[in-house]
Amino acid sequence: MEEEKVVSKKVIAKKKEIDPNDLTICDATAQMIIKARKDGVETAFDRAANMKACPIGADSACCKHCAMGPCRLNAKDPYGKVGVCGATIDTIMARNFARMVAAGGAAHTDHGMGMLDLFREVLNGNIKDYTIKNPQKLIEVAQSIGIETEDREIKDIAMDLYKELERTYTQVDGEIPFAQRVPEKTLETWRKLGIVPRGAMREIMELMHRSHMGVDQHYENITKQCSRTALADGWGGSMVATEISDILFGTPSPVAVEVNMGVLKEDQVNIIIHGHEPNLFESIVESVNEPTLIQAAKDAGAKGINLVGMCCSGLEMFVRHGIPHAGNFMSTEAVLVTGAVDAMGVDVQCIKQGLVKVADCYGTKLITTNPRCHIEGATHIEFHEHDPKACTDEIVIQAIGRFKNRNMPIEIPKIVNTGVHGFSHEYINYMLGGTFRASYTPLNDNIINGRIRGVAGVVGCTNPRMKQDWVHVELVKELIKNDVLVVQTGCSQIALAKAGLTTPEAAHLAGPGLKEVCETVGMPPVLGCGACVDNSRILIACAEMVKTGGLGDSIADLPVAGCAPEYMSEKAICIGQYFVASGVYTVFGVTFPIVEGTKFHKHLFEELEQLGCGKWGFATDPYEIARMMIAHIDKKRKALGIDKARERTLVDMADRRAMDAA
Ligand code: SF4
Ligand code: MSK
Repeated sequence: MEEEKVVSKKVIAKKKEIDPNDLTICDATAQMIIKARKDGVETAFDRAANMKACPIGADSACCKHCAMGPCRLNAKDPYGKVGVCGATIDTIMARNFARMVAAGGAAHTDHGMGMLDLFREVLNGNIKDYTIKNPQKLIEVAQSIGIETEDREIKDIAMDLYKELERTYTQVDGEIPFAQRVPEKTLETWRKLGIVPRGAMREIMELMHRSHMGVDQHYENITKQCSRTALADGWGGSMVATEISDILFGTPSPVAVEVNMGVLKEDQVNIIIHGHEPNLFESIVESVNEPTLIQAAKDAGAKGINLVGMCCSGLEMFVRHGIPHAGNFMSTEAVLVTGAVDAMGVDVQCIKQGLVKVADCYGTKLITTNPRCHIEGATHIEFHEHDPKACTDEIVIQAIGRFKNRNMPIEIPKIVNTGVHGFSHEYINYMLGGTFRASYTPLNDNIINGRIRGVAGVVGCTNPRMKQDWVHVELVKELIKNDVLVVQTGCSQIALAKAGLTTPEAAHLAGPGLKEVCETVGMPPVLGCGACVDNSRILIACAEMVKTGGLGDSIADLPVAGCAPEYMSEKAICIGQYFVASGVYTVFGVTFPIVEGTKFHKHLFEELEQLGCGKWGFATDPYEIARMMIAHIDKKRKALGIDKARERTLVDMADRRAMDAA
């Protein structure tokens, strides 16, 4: 009887509902959270509110690496207890961190290896739906790793490039090919520390081995392999993914794109592609332009087919095709609540399982396409590169079918923003230097003379444990106000686009020096560079800044900093570690899987910098994060002896005009 009472109490217990305005600054998402609640549909925002994060897990103070455990240590007294095997808090946290790096690195490198498989099959003539769209980029990439290109056929260069890049994944010894792109002094540091990556498969395998029960039990040694594995992602797997995507599908250059849920059209068949790999999206672009499918949509009563991107798939495509973007990671369930999405095709990474239920409630076809990612309850239509349109045509057909049978009211938030995105490192080079003298010299000069204080990478996810988009936007506003040029990848840039900060007009929000540079060049103060796999573009930009000269000899000397203020994924942890190992101060928000005051904490947050790398930082308040990043940039300016230059040039446009007139 007593038990019955408890059960019924549980059933009627009202779920906690937080005011949508406290969950997001995205008005469209807030509107859809309200609608979802009215419709009785649950989203990750509500699930997060009703599921308190486990405090021991959040501190990474537990281990379940063997059946003698799981063992829980006490974060308040971290050295008061050890695991059953005797593992200390430092070993446990370092091993947990290592597994996150391994999983994150595996995601990116598997994506990159898939792109390389596609490249090989295109070269062998086995895949005919894709070709080399950018031979110039192919030549540049080949030259960057010492492949002879003079008087050679493109196909021969491409074959050599394939063979070289395959080493990025499979090589058992030696240095990965793109190590040749790393500034000499940075590479020297890596060699001294023994962290130059061999092949990604080897590094990930070794990291998994070392973090097994009873193997590596020294947090410093585990961290070393974390760095080596992460570098195999940043300068390896991810970089190959980016470069091959550019070669096959074109290098992005700036384009004005529409962002937000208002890009959905009530009178058209709406199809969303969400995930990460560009090949699915490239193929569906063909499918939605197929005359027979357009006719089928019209026969079903639609005015046409409206293709829209989300998350990183969307980022890959809006910079290559100008395709509109409906929102970032935390808007993927909310967008289905509009009722206007006829089909959502997904491939890999960041696909919430919760999408199935939401899609089901609104009759949306949720279609998985990748053999690596099936979801219980979703329709699976496998994508084969040898016949890509068989899959993407079918997605369109399913979407048309759902359009015909739409049977509930549709509510599309009428919000559309515009952003200018697609700043590949090649374009930054061209934009600043011009056609005849493309170079990073103007960027370095403007940093040296202080107009630009430094460069910050603000990247990564959104997370329901934070108010969606808010930390990204406030942090970036604070940085540009202080003359810090911001470069972006991943979902972060959609937050900034929705806030209107990725247009050249946003220069008025920048400090006087940055504003002057933006107005002269006609660029936004916030440069969107691509998807989360494209953080490699930021690494290349850093390497170019070092090679151009005047800002030190290694990446660790540069007045730069990075941040993922609303991160959620293991990929983000791996990205953070490769930036740190490359020499960049990297601040994360939300939560950090570590106990403060431990040796492992000191190692990541202080000692790595003394070894010639960067270091980690953590804060959740955007203004505090900005303060930390700017303080670091100023520290590096001082070390370079360019802090005085900045003091001299801190004048606004009015002062400057007055000086000119005098
Ligand atoms: Fe516990 Fe050690 Fe097993 Fe981890 S490896 S679960 S700390 S006994
Ligand atoms: S999709 S990893 S939520 S950036 Fe690349 Fe966005 Fe983060 Fe996924």
